Order: sequence, then structure tokens, then C-alpha cells
Amino acid sequence: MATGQIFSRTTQALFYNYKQLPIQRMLDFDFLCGRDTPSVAGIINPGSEGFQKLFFGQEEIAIPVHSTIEAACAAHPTADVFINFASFRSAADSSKSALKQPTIRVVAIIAEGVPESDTKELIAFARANNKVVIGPATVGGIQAGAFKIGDTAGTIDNIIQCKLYRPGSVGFVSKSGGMSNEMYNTIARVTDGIYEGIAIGGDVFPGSTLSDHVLRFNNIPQVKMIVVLGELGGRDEYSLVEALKEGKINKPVVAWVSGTCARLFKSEVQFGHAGAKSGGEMESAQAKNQALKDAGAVVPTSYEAFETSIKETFEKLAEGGEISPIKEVQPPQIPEDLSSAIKSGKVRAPTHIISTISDDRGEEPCYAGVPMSSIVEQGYGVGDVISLLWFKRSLPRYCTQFIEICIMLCADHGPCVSGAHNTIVTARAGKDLVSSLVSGLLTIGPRFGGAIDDAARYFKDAYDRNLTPYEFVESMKKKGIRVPGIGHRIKRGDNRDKRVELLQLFARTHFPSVKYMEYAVQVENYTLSKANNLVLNVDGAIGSLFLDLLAGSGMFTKPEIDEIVGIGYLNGLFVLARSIGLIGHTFDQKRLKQPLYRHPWEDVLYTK
Ligand code: Q5B
Repeated sequence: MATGQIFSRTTQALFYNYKQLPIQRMLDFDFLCGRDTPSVAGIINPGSEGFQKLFFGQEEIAIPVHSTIEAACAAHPTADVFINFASFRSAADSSKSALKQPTIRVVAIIAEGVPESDTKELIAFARANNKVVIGPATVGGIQAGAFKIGDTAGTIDNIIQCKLYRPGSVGFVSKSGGMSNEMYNTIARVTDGIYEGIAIGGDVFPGSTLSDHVLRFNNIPQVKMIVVLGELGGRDEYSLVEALKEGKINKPVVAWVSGTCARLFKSEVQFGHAGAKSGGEMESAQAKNQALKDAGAVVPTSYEAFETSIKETFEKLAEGGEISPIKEVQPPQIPEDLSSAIKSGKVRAPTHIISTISDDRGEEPCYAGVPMSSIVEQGYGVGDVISLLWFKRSLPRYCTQFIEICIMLCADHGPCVSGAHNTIVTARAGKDLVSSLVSGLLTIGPRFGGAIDDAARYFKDAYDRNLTPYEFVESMKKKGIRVPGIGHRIKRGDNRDKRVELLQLFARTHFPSVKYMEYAVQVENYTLSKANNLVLNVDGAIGSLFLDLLAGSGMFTKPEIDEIVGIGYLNGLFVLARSIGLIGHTFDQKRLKQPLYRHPWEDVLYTK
């Protein structure tokens, strides 16, 4: 293992697997410490490339994302720390690849449950190549005021509380990541703070050991005293004992091995970490504490007394002039995220969109206030959903049934109509479903299917102004406007559109009033007297009958009806309905594996 410093204020890392929160916490720490460069140079997210936006202080920065470790190392040759957030399944392989990169010096493995045989292999490789492995099963480590791995030291509030934004004089190493957070706090209370803290992880075979880091701290001039928190199980602490006995450590070491309570249990006890289990006597916390004490470490009588031992050791050094007082700095304020500031009621921000028809924020989505479960449990149909989302109210059953009949009757009208033709040609050109559908939908307009709104507008205006059918049709003729809802390419006076008849029958049976529809029929009688193709078509039938629905249901005020007709809701019925058929035509063509359509020459009149 390398000796001395492994991090600095310019250290940069590559972060394996995109985890927004720990990366943002690293960048927030950087900002707090006044670093010039972000400590995360790049992200490796297998299979994806690009950039991830994150905050560096108040500024948004784009951190490059690479799909392979090799590509990331090539792009960021000065980033020498690899922070591995892979799961236990892939952590060993990715760590091995990272260690093999010449640019990578330190690998931190966060995952728990990495197979011991894999870890041993990683340790052997790292030792042979003079590299450092921290973990597995670790939160990482921190060099105060310089560099932090992932979630180490928790929230920004905790980091500020523990003064980790500037270096102190204490080197700290522990097995437990959770306890290291606690100890950062303790150390900040009774000393001038942490210089560097490492959690080696709770596995039986850690990538680097307590003594590895203690020996390293011994070589760092800024570290004046060393605090060690071990735990029962394993023999790692004995290599520290040996180092102390051999005089390899000349700085005061305050140590405690936790787990003394294991003796209170009759059988073998396994604590949270894989390595933390009471084995033989040698592995007990008591034996290790005694050995450390005998070797010259300051070992308290209990964990409660640990803080006092650290305090006394620090004060002795300070009194002896070995520690000069630290110049306190005021860390900058990390800007609060807008979402959390809004949540806590600290700020208000204008919204950019207003929505009144649906809400997906609660436990279940709601349509106009009606939860999904009610829609299903109370047997709502498509007509009810349309009335909630379009008209923002629950309409009576006969109305929603009428809407559903419109949808069913207009779903398709064969392959020869404009929309279906376009869809078929598009599908046969090899285009996808959405393109084929949209190509058909785009034909819906004043001549084809999209005359419902205009039919409603003109019939309403004429009826409300008491125009006779003659006055209405002739006034339209004078203006050069075809009567919307009248006329059909194939339907005739003697070959009526069955759909129109069915809609009329339903309305006459269920609607309280069909005055607008009867007016449209009178208009049809007049236009049929002019030409046999000028029948009331399906658009005209729906347009006039919807006026009756709006006026007769008692659910809409006059201004609301004017607004619906003015905005033009009703073509939506045809668009929605015909989408069903157009999707069917797309599937049909694809199923039939139809080739590219080419219109026959014989069907075109070539003329000058
Ligand atoms: N004339 C629909 O016309 C069509 C007249 C008129 C006064 C009229 C035409 C029209 C209004 C728009 C409308 C919806 C273009 C139709 C639909 C869905 C569909 C489709 C499907 C489905 C048909 C012959 C003579 C001319 C014209 C006059 C025609 N319409 N006069 N008011 N409304 N209607 N669209 O057959 O004197 O000879 O010059 O624009 O409601 O789209 O199945 O196919 O489900 O898919 O091409 O049902 O009526 O008639 O243009 O040869 O005109 O009648 O002025 O008079 P045609 P043209 P003149 S439903």
C-alpha cells in the first residue's frame, strides 16, 4: 500500500454507476471546501453515454458519462480514484478492471456481499501494483477540506457540524461506516477535527486494513494523532499491535475495539458486519483492547470513555505545542434545492403550467377528481372517462352511452376513405405505427370527418336565430360555404348512412329533446331537394345531436355550451374514434406484409 497522502484538494474521481445523491453530496462537499474543480471528473454508466447535469455550488455543470471504464480513464487521465457503486454481483469485476487501469490509484468498493475469494484476488492485485483498495462494504472516506467518497459523513449539515470542510489534526480509521459518522462528531467536539477519516468496511477481508491506514497516517505530517475504532472478530487489530510494538508508529494512537458486550451472550454472536462475530478469545474485543493497550495505544475502559481519552490525548499535544491552533474558516452556504425549499415552505415559485383535468401526484391518479379505483370499481366506461377529461364532469349514463356509440360507429369506414388510405400507404412504406396513424389522422378536416364542430356551430347559429332551412342553406351558398355535416361521397337520399339512422334512433329514444337534430333533418330535406348526395352525414348527425346533449342534459350553462362549440371539442370524437380503425389498418397491412404502394399510371390523367 502506498504511504502517506492518498487524497488532496485536486483529487478527482471516476464514479461507477450513476447515483445522483452521493455524487451531488461529493460536489456539495467540494463547494463547501472551496475546491476549484469538482471531485467527480466522470461517471461510468455501462451502456450509456452523454452528460449528467449536477450542481457545483449554485452553478449547474455537465459531468461526462462514459459507457466503459477504459473510455472514462482515457478521457480523464488525471482522475485517479475509482468510486465503485456497482452491486455486489458486478463490484469485483468492475473493481478489477479499474485496478488494471494505469491511471487508477485508489478503488473504493461500496457494495456489501462481494465474495471473499474475489476480494482476496483484488487485494493481491492491488498490493502487487502498489494500489489502494478501500472496502468492500464501506461508506468510503474523507480528507477534510479536500476530498470525500460518496456518502461519507452523511448530510451537509453533519459535515458542517463536524467541521469536515477544513483539515484538523486527527487521522481516524474505523471498520464501520455508520460509526465513523458518529466518531467524526466526537472528534470534532474534543479536538481540532479530522484530517483524514477512512472506513475500511466490515468484511472479513478488507481491501486495506486498520494498520495500513494508521501506518499511512503516521507518514502524513499534518496528522498529529491517530484514532482507531476496531471491532470484535478477525485479527486485523493485531497487525496494529505489532506495528506499535515494532516502533513503526510514533504518533499517539487512541484506540477502542467495540463489541465487549459479546461476552454477555452465551453463544457466538454475529453483529452487523460480516467480519464482526465473536470467534476465539483472541478475536474478542477485550483481548484486542488489552493487546493494543499493552503495545502502547491509549485504550479507554469503555466506549463511553473513548471521547475523554481522545480529548486528553489532543490536549496533551496542544499543551506540548505539537498542535498549533487552527484558523477557523466560514464555509459558504450551499444553495438549497428548489424542491426541498418549496417543500419546507421557505420559498414560493411561480408554476409554468396550469392543469385542471387530472392529477397523478397522490396515491392514485385522478380524472377530474375521480380516483382510478372508483373508475374501475364503479364500472365507468370510455364515455365516462371522456366526460371527465373533456367536460370535467360526470355526465348522465345516456350521454356517456351516446359518446360511446359515436366512438364505435366512427371507428372505421373501410379502407377507401381518406384517412385509412393514407394510413395504408404509410404502413406499406414501412413506417411505424405512430407515423402510419398520424398520417391518416392528418386527413381529418373540413371535408373528411372534421366537420362536426362546424356543423354544430352553423346549425346552432341558424336554429338560435330562427332561420328557416331555406334561409340557412341559401345564405351559406351566397357566402360560398358548403353546409358542414351535409353531403357524402357515397351516401344518397335513397342509400342513407346507417350510422346516422342509429344515432338518431338512440337520441330520439333517450334524449329529453332533439330540437337541433330535427332542425338538421329539415336542412337535409331541403338540400336533398337540390341534389341526391346532400344527405345529413355522420358529422352533421353528431354535431347536431351533441348540441341537443349539451342543452338537454341540464349539465351545462349557456356560456359553457358556447365555449364548447367555440373551442371545438367535437371533432375530437371523430379523431379518437377513427384512431381505432387507423391503428387496425396499420396492423392489417403489416400482418399482410404488403409491399410499397405505388399508384397505377392508368389511374392518373396525364395532361398539359
Ligand atoms: N355540395 C363530403 O362532396 C363532401 C355540399 C354541397 C352545399 C354541402 C361534401 C362536403 C361538407 C363537409 C362535410 C363530412 C366533400 C363528410 C365524412 C366521414 C366519412 C367519409 C366517408 C367516414 C362530399 C357536388 C355538388 C356541388 C357542391 C354541392 C356538396 N356538398 N352544397 N353544402 N355540404 N360536405 N364533411 O360528394 O352545384 O354541382 O357545384 O364538403 O360534412 O367525411 O365515408 O367517405 O366515415 O369516413 O365530393 O363518412 O359534401 O360532392 O364536391 O362533387 O359536390 O354538391 O357544391 O354543387 P362530393 P361534390 P354544384 S362525412
